[in-house]
Amino acid sequence: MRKRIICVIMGGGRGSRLRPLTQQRCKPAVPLAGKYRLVDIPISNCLNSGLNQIYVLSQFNTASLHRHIQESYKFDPFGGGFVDILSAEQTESGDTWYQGTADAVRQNLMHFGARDSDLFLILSGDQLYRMDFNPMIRQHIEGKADITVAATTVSKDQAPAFGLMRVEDDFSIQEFVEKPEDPALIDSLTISEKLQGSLTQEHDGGVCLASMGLYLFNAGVLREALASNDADFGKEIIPNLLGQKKLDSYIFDGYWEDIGTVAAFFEANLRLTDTVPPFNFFDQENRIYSRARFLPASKINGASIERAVLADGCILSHCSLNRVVIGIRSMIREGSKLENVVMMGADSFELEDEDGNLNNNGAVPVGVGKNCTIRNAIIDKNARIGDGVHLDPSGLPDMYAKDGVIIRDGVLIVPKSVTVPTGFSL
Ligand code: ADQ
Ligand code: ADP
Repeated sequence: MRKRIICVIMGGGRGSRLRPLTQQRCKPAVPLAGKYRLVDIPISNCLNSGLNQIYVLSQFNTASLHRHIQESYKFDPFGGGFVDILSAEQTESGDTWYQGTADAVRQNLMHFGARDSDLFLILSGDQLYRMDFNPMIRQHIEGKADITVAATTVSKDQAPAFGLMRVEDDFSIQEFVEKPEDPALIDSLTISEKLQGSLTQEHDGGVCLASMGLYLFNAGVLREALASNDADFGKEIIPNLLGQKKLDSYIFDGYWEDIGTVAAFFEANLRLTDTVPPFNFFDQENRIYSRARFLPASKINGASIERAVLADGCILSHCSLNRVVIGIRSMIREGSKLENVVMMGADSFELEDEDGNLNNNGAVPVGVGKNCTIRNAIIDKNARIGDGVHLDPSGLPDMYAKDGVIIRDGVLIVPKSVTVPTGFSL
């Protein structure tokens, strides 16, 4: 019998570092790069690696995620492929919310129908990277590992945010510490010069090997490990299995970014406007899939634009844009200036009636009004920003809120569907 490889995407826990972007939707459904959603990244990596049995574990299943998955990922009946969403609210036993990553997998084990000889590929739902999983699977099988943890290099000052490991030259993991804070411990976990010399990713100062939160498990070993009450892979399962099972690391030497915080998400989006961005959405061989929408091409009535990513269905009217990601169906009106802005767009167009009036009951029109200045901001879907609005988080605290507008990690956020009235200034 052939091994099945079951892919499980972790769709986000209770404590949301992406809030308020995850206030009204689950994390996998958060819009990315103007026209995608976060979940498109791990799903595309699986499909491009020839893996098509994919589960997305989510705390709650928003209508938008469901629709997105249903309309984006269609499989022919002979290939056995699927993308299924398993959400915590649908399970009947125990506390309905997942207690952690391992608990989320445990509560769904019965749905996967795995044999002990199968493999589980466990992936995070909030990372930007392009990876062929086949070399990792090959190394796992050839090296007769029980568990393989994908790893990437990070600089010493980034290290406390990750699970760090010390590995031998044969890639066997000797030590694993989840999010260490003690600088002496971090120093002891920097990688050998030999290993570092074989990699292309560059970092200043000492380099550590960090877990990408991406694991390949023999199904039997996973089932055994989940018989405990351990809630998390990084905090408990992986460190506890050290010395008990054969744990190897697979070193991934490409661009990889955890975009699970507002700051990282914002920066990763804006870096797509670089002349040559670190993540390439233009790779024809390994495309990032998403929902095929039948939107008109974007229309520009006049604009000064410096470094922008512009999705379909937008109308830009005599505005000025500098380092911006403009999502589907965005409207930006005369005289407005946007700098360092991620605008997610809108779910529908507001149509004009026969008299040329917008059919929206007198609400502020969706999109950005006239003569606005917006800097260092994320404008979530369907936001309505009136005329003459000024939004800029500079000089304000990193965490702040006023009249529905929120500052988090120093980034100003206009949450989904929020109206910012004409003349508002922050
Ligand atoms: P973190 O990302 O901090 O560290 P965690 O919060 O467990 O770990 O999240 C891992 C992934 O699972 C994320 O995509 C998250 O959204 C999702 N997730 C969390 N809880 C969940 C739940 N209850 N149900 C469904 N999904 C859930 C991990 C590892 C580190 C490693 C980093 C790399 O623990 O060792 O270095 O990932 O980013
Ligand atoms: P988001 O999580 O991005 O805010 P929504 O749940 O608001 O997303 O909707 C996302 C997408 O679903 C939009 O492209 C919208 O056009 C589409 N959509 C909204 N309502 C429906 C519906 N009833 N049937 C089909 N598609 C819909």
